[in-house]
Amino acid sequence: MTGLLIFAVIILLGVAIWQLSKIFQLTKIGAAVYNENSEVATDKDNNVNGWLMFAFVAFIYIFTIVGLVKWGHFALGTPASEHGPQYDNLLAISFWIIFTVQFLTQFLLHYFSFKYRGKQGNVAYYYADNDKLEFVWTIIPVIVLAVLILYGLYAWTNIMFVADEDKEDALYVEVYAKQFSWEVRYAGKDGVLGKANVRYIEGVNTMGVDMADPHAADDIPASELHLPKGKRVIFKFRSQDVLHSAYMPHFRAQMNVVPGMVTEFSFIPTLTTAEMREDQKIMNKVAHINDIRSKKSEELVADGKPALEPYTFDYLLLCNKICGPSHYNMQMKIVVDEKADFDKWIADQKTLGTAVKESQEKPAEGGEGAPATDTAAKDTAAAVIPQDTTKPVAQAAQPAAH
Ligand SMILES: [Cu+2]
Repeated sequence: MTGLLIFAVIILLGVAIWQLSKIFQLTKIGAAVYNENSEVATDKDNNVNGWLMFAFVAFIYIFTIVGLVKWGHFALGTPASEHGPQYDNLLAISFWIIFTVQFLTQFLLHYFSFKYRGKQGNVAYYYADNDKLEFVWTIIPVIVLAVLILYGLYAWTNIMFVADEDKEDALYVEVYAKQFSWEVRYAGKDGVLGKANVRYIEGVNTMGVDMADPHAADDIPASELHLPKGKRVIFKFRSQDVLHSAYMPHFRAQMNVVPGMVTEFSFIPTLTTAEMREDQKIMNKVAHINDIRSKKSEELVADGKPALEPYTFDYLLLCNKICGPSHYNMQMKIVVDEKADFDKWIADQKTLGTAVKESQEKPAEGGEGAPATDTAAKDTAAAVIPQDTTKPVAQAAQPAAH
């Protein structure tokens, strides 16, 4: 990197010296003498540059269109939450305005550069100002931006506001972030999450739940985020260490996860994982990914390595704040089920109270649930934590990854 910078500086210095020498030569010419070798632009130069303006605007247009066709499939596709379509609508309106304005203004900018290109003998026309024109080109963006911002604020309040009666029968889920994995905790039978603090982290209680709190024992920790379709889910986000961001792209949801405070987001899932797998856009994406994987597999097999498994679609919770070396892989699977399947799944999960009690009855069996050891704390490799949340080793003694 430093080598590249030094190289760039040398090149730029060279260019600067070359330009300076040209200016120096120009000053020596004195009165302008127009001939082929002169450094002063001729009509031919001006024509060439005028037409190049058109070439440039054509390049911008073609690049935009090719980009949309070639990379358009990377857009997120069908939203899987109730507020998703409203969010997509706001984005689509903003993009249409940007594209239209960009299309027109770029054309005008380059067209006028061409139209008023230099011509020998032409003198620039002196034009002081035009109040009416300035008023018009100020008021139009003001109105457009005001409408966009007001619509954005309206959408934001709509998405973020949860009515009291909706809060009552909502599902409360805590999402706990730490370098570099997620854990989730359901509020359990009483519908209230037990209090938590990083100081209570011990053994299987990896999220630091205060077991003295009467709401704590029925809480249900999980290493996969299951959500019931059609039910409002209220997420409470906490971080153990640094700033993270919980990003659930298919649900158009993102919230910063800040150490020392609880942040919130809420949405209603509208498509189960099975339904989303049948979605045409998702099927195209999966087919595209599997194309790449099968090509890669051929190379791997040729090298005598095992082939890659075909990819199947799953919703994901991702970290969207660069939080350290393994940030890129900080993710958790989200499963959206029909209500009945969700109820069945959650009934099978162990409550935190039971898990803590069991771990106290048979402590440190085979290392599971054992407190962090000195070796693990000192091992820098602990910064790369596997997705296995049953091992609390790396969390309690986390080396700072900055
Ligand atoms: Cu993170």
